Amino acid sequence: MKLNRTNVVKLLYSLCIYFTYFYLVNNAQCQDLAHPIETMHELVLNLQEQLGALKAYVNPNSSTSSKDEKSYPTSCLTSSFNETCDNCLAGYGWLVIQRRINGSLNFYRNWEEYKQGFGSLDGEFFIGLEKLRAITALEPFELYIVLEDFNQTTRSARFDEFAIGSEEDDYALYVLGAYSGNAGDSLRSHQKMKFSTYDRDNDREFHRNCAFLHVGAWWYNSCVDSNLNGQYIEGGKYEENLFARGMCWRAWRGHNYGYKFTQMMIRPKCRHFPATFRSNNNTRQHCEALS
Ligand SMILES: *[C@@H]1O[C@H](CO)[C@@H](O)[C@H](O)[C@H]1NC(C)=O
Ligand SMILES: *[C@@H]1O[C@H](CO)[C@@H](O)[C@H](O)[C@H]1NC(C)=O
Ligand SMILES: *[C@@H]1O[C@H](CO)[C@@H](O)[C@H](O)[C@H]1NC(C)=O
Ligand SMILES: *[C@@H]1O[C@H](CO)[C@@H](O)[C@H](O)[C@H]1NC(C)=O
Ligand SMILES: *[C@@H]1O[C@H](CO)[C@@H](O)[C@H](O)[C@H]1NC(C)=O
Ligand SMILES: [Ca+2]
Repeated sequence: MKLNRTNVVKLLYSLCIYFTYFYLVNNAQCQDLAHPIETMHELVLNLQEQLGALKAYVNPNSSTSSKDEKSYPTSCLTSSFNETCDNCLAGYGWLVIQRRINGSLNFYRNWEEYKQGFGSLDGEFFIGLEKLRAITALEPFELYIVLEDFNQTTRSARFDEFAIGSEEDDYALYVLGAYSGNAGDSLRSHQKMKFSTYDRDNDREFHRNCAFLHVGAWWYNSCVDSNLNGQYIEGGKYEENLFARGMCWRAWRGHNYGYKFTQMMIRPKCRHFPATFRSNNNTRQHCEALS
C-alpha cells in the first residue's frame, strides 16, 4: 500500500469507525450486535493491515510484517480453517489458540516466540500473543479449556469472558469472566497477571523467575495454579521435587500432574451459535470417532 492521500483518508475513516465501535461494545455488552460486529470485524482487520503498511512505509527496516509470518486464522465464523476450528468438543465456532497432544513440540520458548506464535495448526501450537490480543480486542470473547488426563478422563473449564492486554501491558490477562465447568478454576489467581517468559520476568515473585522455575510461559503470579505451557510429562504424575513444572491445572489433579491433552479455545460471546448434538459429549475420543 502506498501512503497517498486517499489511503490516509481511508485510514482516518477506519480509525473513526474503530473507536465508535469500541464505544458501542463497551456500552452495550451483549445486546444483539451480531451484524454490526461482523462488519466491524472486517474493517478492523483491514485497518490493522493498513497500519502495518504505514509502519513499513515510515520505517522500512522495522518491518514486523514479514512475509514468512504464519497465517494463523483469526476467526472460525466465516473461514474454513478447519484444523484450528473446533466444532465438537464444546459446540460450534471455537478457535483453538493452544494445543498440546503428545509433547512433540518444545513450549519452553522466549518472549518473541510467544508473541509471534509457533507450532503447526494440525498438531501442537500456540497462536501467538499479538494475534490473541488483536482478536480479543474486537468484541467480547469466551474461553474454553479442555483437559484430558492419562486415564482418558476429560474435564473442562469455561470462562464467560476473556481478553488480554497489549504488549505495553505485557499481554496481561486483564479480562477473565465467570467460571463454569468440572475441572475447577485454576486461572483465577492468574487474572490481571502479566505474561512472562524465561527472558521476560513480569511475575509477582520478587527473587525468582516463575517461567524459568516452572519451565513454561504463562500469566504467572507467584507463581502457579496452572501451567499449560509447561513441560509435557508422559504418564502425567511427576515427582514433588519437580513442583508444578508440568502442564498442571491444580484444581483437578494438583500441582504435580501434567495432562495428556490440553486445548484452549475462544469464541465470540455475542453470537447465536446453532445448538449442536455433539456438544454434550465432550471427549476427544468421541469427536475423533465422529470425524
Ligand atoms: C535499512 O537497512 C539498510 C541495510 O541494513 C541500511 O543500508 C539502511 O540505511 C537502513 N535504512 C534506514 C532508514 O534505517
Ligand atoms: C480440512 O478441509 C479440507 C478441505 O475442505 C479437507 O481436505 C481436510 O481433510 C480437512 N482437514 C481436517 C483436519 O478436517
Ligand atoms: C505428535 O502429533 C503430531 C500431530 O498429530 C504428529 O505429527 C507427530 O508425529 C506426533 N509425534 C509423536 C512423537 O507422537
Ligand atoms: C489412572 O490409571 C492408573 C493406571 O491405570 C491407575 O493406577 C490410577 O489409579 C488411575 N487414577 C485415577 C484417578 O483413576
Ligand atoms: C459419548 O462418547 C462415547 C465415546 O465415543 C460413546 O461411547 C457414548 O455413547 C457417547 N454418549 C452420547 C450420549 O453420545
Ligand atoms: Ca520474578
